[in-house]
Amino acid sequence: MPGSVLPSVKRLQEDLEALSLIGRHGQGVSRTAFSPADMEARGFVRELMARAGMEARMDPAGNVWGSLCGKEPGLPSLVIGSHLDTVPEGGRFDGALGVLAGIECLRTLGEGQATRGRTIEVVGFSDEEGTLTSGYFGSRAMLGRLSTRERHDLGDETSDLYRTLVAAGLSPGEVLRAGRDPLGIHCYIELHAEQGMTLEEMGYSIGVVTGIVGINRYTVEIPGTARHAGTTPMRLRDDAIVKASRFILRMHEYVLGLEEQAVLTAGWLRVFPGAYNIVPGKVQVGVEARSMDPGLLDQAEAEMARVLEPLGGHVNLLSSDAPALLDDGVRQALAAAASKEGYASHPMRSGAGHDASIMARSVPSGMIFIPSRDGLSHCPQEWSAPWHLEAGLRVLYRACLDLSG
Ligand code: HGY
Ligand code: MN
Ligand code: MN
Repeated sequence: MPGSVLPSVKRLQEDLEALSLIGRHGQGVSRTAFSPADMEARGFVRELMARAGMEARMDPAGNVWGSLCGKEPGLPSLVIGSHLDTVPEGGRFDGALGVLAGIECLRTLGEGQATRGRTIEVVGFSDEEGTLTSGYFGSRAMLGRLSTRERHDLGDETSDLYRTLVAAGLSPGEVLRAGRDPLGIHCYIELHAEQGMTLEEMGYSIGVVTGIVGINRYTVEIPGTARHAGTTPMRLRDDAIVKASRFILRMHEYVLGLEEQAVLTAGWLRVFPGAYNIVPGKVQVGVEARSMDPGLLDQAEAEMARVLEPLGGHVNLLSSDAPALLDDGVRQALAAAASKEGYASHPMRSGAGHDASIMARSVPSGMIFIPSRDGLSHCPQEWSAPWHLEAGLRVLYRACLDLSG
C-alpha cells in the first residue's frame, strides 16, 4: 500500500471510546440532533480532523467536513462519511464508526505522505436519525432535498427547527448554503455496523450493500369518547386506546403476512387527555413502514386506511423516503477491495436508513457493513468486535486508495 503505513484499529477504537463519552448515558450514548452533546461531538470531531492534518470546517447545516487535498484539485472528490448524532440511549458505533474510520484512513494517508489524485473528504452528517426532522437533515440540506415545510420552518422563528438550530449556535437562514454541486463529488462511501443479524449468522466480516429500504412515517389519529373511568360501564365505552390496540394488532398481522418483505412499527403512542380516571378520548400513534418495494409501502398504507375506517381514525403521511439502489460500479469496487484484503463479502440490503440512500440519488454511492453482535443496535448493547472493526477499516482504506486514483 502507498507509504506502507496501515490504518490502525487501535487508534480507531480509542477515537470511538472518546467520542462515546460525549453524551454518555449509562452504558449508552444520547446525542440527539443539535443537542449540546451533539454539538460538542461535532467540535471534537472537527478538532480530530484538524489534528489528523485535514482542513476542517462545519457547514451551515451542522455537517462537519475534513479534507485532504489531492494532487489534482480539479477532480471531483471522494467523500467518506456517516453521521454523528445518535438516537436517545443509542450505541457507540451507529454513525460514529463511518466518520472515525474515514478520519483514520486519511490520517494514515497523511502519515505515509501518500498524496492521492483526488481530494478526499470525510463528513459527519447532522440529524441522520430524524429526532428533529424526518431524518438525513445534513445530507438532504447539502443536496438541496429539504422539504417545502422544512424550508419554510427555516424562516419561521417560532418553529421547532428554527429554535433548535439557533440554540445549537447555527443560523437557520444560512442552512441552504450547505448545498453542494453533486458534480464535485466522484462518489460517496459509508462504513456502518449492520444493525441486524445477517452477517453474524452467515459468518461474514464484510457486507456490501445493494440497496436501502424506503421509509414512510405516519401519524395515525384514533378518536374515542372521554368519560369518567369509574362510572362508565364497560359495554358503553368508546375507548380510543382499545381501538388503537386493535389497529396496531391488525397491522402487525397484516405485515407478518408480507413474508419479511416489509416491516411496520408503532413506535410511540400519545393518549389524550391521559389520566388514570378518564376513558381515553383520543390516541395518536407514530407509525413507520419500511420496504425495498414501493408497491408494498403503498399497500400497507391502503391497509391502514382500511383498518382505520370503521374505527373512525385517519392516517397522515409525514415523510417518505423512497428505497434506494446503490451504484453498481461502487459496489464492485467495494467487493474488490474486500477481496484484495482477503475478505469474502456478502451482498445485502439494508433495513436501516442511511445518508447513503440520500447521497445515492445524486452521486454514485456505496456502503460497507460489518457485523453487529446479536444484531443489536439503537440500544446501549450495540457492539462490533475488534476483528470486524479491523476488517471494515482495512476494506474502507483499500477502497479509498482504489477510488481516489
Ligand atoms: O432509522 C434508521 O434506520 C437509521 O438508524 N437512521
Ligand atoms: Mn441509527
Ligand atoms: Mn446510522
